Amino acid sequence: MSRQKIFYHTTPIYYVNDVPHVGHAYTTIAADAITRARRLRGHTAFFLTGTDEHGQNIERTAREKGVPPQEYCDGITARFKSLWARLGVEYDDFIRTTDQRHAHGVERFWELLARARTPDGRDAVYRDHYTGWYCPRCEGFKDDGELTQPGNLCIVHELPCEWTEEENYFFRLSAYEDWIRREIENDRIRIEPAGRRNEVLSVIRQGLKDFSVSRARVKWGIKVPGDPEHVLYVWVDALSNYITALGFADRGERYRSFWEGASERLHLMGKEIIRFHCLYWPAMLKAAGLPAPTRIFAHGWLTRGGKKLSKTTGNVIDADQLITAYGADAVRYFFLREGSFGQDWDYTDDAFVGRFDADLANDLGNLVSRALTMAIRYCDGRSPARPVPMPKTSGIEEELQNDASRAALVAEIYGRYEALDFSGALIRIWNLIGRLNQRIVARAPWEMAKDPARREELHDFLYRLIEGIRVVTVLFSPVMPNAACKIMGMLGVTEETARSLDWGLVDPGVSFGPVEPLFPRIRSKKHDSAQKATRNVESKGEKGGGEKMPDDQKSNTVATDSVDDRIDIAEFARIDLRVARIIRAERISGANRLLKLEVDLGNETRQIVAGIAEAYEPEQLAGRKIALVANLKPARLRGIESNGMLLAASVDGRPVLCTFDADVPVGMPIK
Ligand code: ME8
Repeated sequence: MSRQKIFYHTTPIYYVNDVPHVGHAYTTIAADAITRARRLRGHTAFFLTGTDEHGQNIERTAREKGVPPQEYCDGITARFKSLWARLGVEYDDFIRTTDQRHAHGVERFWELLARARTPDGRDAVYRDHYTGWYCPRCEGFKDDGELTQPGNLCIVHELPCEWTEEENYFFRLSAYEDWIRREIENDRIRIEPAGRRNEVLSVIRQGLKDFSVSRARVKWGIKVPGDPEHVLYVWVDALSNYITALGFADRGERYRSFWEGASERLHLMGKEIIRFHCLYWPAMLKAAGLPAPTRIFAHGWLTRGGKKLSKTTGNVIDADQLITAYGADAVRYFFLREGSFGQDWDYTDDAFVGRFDADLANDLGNLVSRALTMAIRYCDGRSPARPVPMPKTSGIEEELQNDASRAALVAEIYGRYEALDFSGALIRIWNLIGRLNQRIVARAPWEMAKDPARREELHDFLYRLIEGIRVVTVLFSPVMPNAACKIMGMLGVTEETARSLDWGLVDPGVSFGPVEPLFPRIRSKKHDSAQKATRNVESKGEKGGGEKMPDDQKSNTVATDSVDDRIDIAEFARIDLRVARIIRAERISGANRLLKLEVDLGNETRQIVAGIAEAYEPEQLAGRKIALVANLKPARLRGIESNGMLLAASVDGRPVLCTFDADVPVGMPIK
């Protein structure tokens, strides 16, 4: 166990100009998961979220609805809190910019800014006249480069900006340019992913301009101390939440531990607001003599139909509906598993259902129900005796029982969580789940059960299987806390054991069960076979390959421990496998993982869609020979027809093409 550290994790505080949607849930689930992961690792972590309730936008929306602004904010904030409760998000505090404690903290912060001197000895805050374009949705001033013409539209919201002229207070950001650049270059303020860091550095290279920190026309906000004609610019108000929530106003214990004393002060957010967080916020903190954030992670946007989810454009996915239909854990799993956290990715209902059935119902659900049903049946409903010697076989259960190899696996998975590579962590965990499933098929405990002389072997295997499931469950618990709790309940383990990654903690003799369904399949098996080709291509094939678990619809609730998965040669012969040559490959817009390939089969040319874009550049592929399933029914992926499926292995989720070790003619059957 590494030395205990203190972490502070925040989401943006969300505008209350409309109800929450899945985009907000995305950041919040991620913050919840990293907080849980760090606590499992033995660290102390504080997780803050909240709502941004001031500003022109909110004032206008409340007016349009005919309610006083505070009443309007109360209603929407309650919706955010209820969504977080439904999603199993456990924040440590929820800050609202209309809280008294926030106003007090902001006033203290302003007092520090108002008397601050820049590194070159000038006032950090000064009064000046402002003229320029202002986007009321961003609540931000826009340079020419941030406008689209005609119409001076904001590039984020695609809505007209307003020409603004007023006397304002300004913050002398320009004087902090060198300091910010150095902090970012030296990773004292770590901006991730790397592309965003470069983007911010390039903005700095173009020169930082001072910005206005007060608004004379806006009424719904915190008044500038000593000048009630002005309210504080909403971003100064909003950014301060990260310290006011900790009790900055009187520099309380929480503020000292989790801001000043934290090993990491991590702000999570979508990529559109990094400038505020990477430039304005650190510079203001520096001026006030306070520590800056140490890490800023800007994740990508969720899109649907290639367009950003957004309240303004009405392109939203209702998180409540998804939870009602599939449960909170499935929603959490899908959003953290499906896309790469730093990148944009497109949501489809089909992908959601496909992943639910494949990963949750089949892989995880079947593993748990099979293992427990067998343990109940073959060990009289109780955990078998703890086997002391290492197993002679070399399977995943040996890797998990062995302290050194388990520690390496755990460190790797935690490393991915810490890097906010949620899909990477989950791919690795599902690889373990796939291997546990394969071991059930390979060791065939139902055969052992027929022979009384193999009783000990059977009990040893089942004990290790159950322990393996427990360890894997601890590992995914930051993402799916409810499912983890349910599984631990079925295993009858103590709360402490449910959080531990040590081996051999399931107590012999403890009663198991009853076995409850975890993730009942959404689609029928019939529908699934029709879709299988589609899924195989889309899902990157990261499930570890090898034998598949029986695919019985009821297998999530009923044990299928005597099913023989093997096929006969006649069944195999129905698959028309052939050597094909890739003629050309190209990316598919809006589908990060897919490539469209044109392949030569000797007597015909085919178009196929393959889920290999994350591992292969299109230019690398022309001329390569591949193995192709040639008699697969056509499927449409992202609207593009696919006439066949290439074969690939999967190494930690990265597809690796099957190739030939000698030259083979195109079109030749593979047997
Ligand atoms: O910007 N994809 O609030 P906001 C991914 N109040 N994430 C998304 C998303 C999408 N399509 N849509 C929203 C504000 N988000 C300010 C923040 S912080 C001091 C003030 C998430 O309600 C993402 O985290 O517009 C994004 O940064 C945030 O919601 C914007 O929320």
